[in-house]
Amino acid sequence: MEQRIEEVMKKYFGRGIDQCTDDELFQGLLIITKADLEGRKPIPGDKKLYYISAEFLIGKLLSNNLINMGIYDEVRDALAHHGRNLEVIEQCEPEPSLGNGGLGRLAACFLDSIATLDLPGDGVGLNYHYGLFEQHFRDHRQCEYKNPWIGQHNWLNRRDDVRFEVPFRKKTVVSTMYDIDVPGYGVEGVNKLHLFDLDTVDDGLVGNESIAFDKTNFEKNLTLFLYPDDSDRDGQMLRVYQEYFMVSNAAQLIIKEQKDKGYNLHDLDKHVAIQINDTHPSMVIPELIRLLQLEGFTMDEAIDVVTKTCAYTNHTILAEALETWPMDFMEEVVPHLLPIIRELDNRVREKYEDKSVRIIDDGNRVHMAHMDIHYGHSVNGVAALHTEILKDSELHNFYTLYPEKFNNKTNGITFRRWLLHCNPRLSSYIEELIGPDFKKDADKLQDLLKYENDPEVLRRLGDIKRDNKRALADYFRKVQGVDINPDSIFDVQVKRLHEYKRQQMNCLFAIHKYLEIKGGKKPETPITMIFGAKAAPAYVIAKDIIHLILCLADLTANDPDVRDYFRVVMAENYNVTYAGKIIPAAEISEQISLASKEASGTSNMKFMANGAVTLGTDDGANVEIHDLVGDDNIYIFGKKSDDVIKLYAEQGYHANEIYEKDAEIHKLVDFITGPELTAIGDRGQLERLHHELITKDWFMTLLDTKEYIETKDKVYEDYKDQQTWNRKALVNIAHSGYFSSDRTIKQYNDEIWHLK
Ligand code: 26Q
Repeated sequence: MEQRIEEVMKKYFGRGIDQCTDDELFQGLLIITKADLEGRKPIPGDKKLYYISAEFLIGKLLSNNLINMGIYDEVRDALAHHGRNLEVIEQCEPEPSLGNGGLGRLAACFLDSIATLDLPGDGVGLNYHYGLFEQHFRDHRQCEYKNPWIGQHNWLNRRDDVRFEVPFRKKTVVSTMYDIDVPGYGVEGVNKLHLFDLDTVDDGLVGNESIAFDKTNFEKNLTLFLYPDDSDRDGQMLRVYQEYFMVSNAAQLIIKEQKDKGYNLHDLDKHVAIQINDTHPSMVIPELIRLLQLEGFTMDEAIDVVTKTCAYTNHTILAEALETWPMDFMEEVVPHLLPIIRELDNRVREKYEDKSVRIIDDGNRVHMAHMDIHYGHSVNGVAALHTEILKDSELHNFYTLYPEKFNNKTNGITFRRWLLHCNPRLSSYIEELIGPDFKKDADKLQDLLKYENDPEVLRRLGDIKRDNKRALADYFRKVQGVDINPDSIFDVQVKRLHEYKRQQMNCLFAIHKYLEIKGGKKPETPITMIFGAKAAPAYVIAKDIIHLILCLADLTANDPDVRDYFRVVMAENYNVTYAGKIIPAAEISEQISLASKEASGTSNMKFMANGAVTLGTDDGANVEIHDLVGDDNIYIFGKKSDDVIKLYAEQGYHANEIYEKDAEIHKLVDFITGPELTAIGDRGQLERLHHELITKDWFMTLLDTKEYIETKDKVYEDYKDQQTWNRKALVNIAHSGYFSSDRTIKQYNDEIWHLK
């Protein structure tokens, strides 16, 4: 390996390993890895999965590819021989941020697991040139910049042999396909991630200072950004363009590959499984029906085979995320789909009286999820509780029509990235204790339980956590110039900024702690509250919450009475790479969504695998974590999902009543607009947030605040007994194997796809 790297460096850069820059070494390793992957055959099989998704939050790929190809140690040692550090080199890779958060990262973990299980399955999506924005903090606010990730050397392979004509009303365009190879862990073949693009897209449409651009010319802007701000009509229209472009390419690729393999399209469901990741790819249903009709199918035949091929995953019950598109939008973009969608809707109307299950509603809007449920053979939620809520309330009327279609697939994460790669200290220690089998089979982590009462093991776990905390503290200093105390408790909430995730409740706790310390009650162990979150550029309240967090960070950093005991910090531009540094260092995993609103959560699983203890509500996959680790190894608080659902139904929640009746909460909320914070931040923004919290508070922050504060104080108290705490960490790690995405994918395959 050493010789090979040396040769490539000389050939491309004219210098050997010793003389090349880290960036050049990255490029060289990319060239080597890509060449090896290109020589690999596709994972074989009679039936192939197409996982269609608007997001694939793959993150940096170099190290994960090396791990999966089984050459990570070899490459690391070869470089070390020349005094070079792979961990430093991998930082030179630009980060592809082709996703917002959970849903996109899930798709990336799934690709890893599909390949690792040696199943033939490709991802299909879009090649966003700038992906999700890059976040900077200025004046205690989020600013958005473009994130160009496609440099001269990158993971994409342009496929000039595969181009499709995609018809829009205004014009038919011709697509270009780019492939990224997806190797499995210890598997010979590769799958592909196909990312479609348009050669006419003009990167120059976006300036350097903001992410604004002309939204009207789809040929020039189609794949510039992931979810351009859709707060206006042009933005929404662009989303419809993106979605149709994605699915038309997917459908054409599927048909082409079936023909190439000599299969009869009437047997589509025998050779193809399509997973529709949320409703963003739902138009693949009418598009496939349209294309099959062009192949000579009758409508009945096309509908029948498409229904047997397609399956739909639901990721949310939030009303604003359930896509519905006005018919006139679709008329303007893809008029040729309208007759098909009308026909699909007519068939529903003929069969069922119930208005609520129609595809086209009285307001002439198309309900994408409804189309998926009627014309797909499987509907799954992403955690047990979430699936029950779908069946009992959100999609109850569909459940009564098609009980056999509904099933649960609790989410998972790939342990290659979220344990082996991001936490080498912990993985090597686990290997020392229980051998290497857990790397291929995460269930084996349960063998750790035999060390539950071994003080030496518990001490070592604590030492590893401390080392990871030091590494994170160094990183914070290096990238943000922020000092954090590695001997403080690391209490972490990292996830997209959304009111339902209730970062604002965590802020109220921070205010409580601040005031307590100001009042003379100093914590025995210092505390660092770490946040990381991006807010959608048009989501006003989310941005106000970031403003509040950054003001609290400023306040706690600069108050001499407080700063040695308690600090709030916020990671700038939280992304997959940052997650890989923060999660191994975390001790408390904040999972505090309003019960019923977080479909699953996946960071909760990553934290657990890295030995953090969950402080959470009875929501999403927290429920399953609780079942696995038991009461002693998790902290659950707050109202249950049934209560919350009832409160919504009865309109029984009134934030102002709690605010008026509870003096303590009143004081915490008022602090937001008090002199300390308005001296630092923007009064208008803080007042808007204050007003929102006491008048609307749609996600019921104040409902659980009191219990949250009590529970969290108890967590800090328990932390003092380090041996007991480390035992909780061990039990969490030992039970985390259930949340391997290998398990999830095995269930998808056994119960939905039937690939092998
Ligand atoms: C919809 C319409 C218009 C514009 C944007 C959207 C949109 C974009 C992204 C709607 C939803 C998303 C992303 C949703 C998401 O990430 N959901 C998360 O999925 C995870 C994986 O299943 C779960 O673990 C999380 O609980 C869920 O919030």
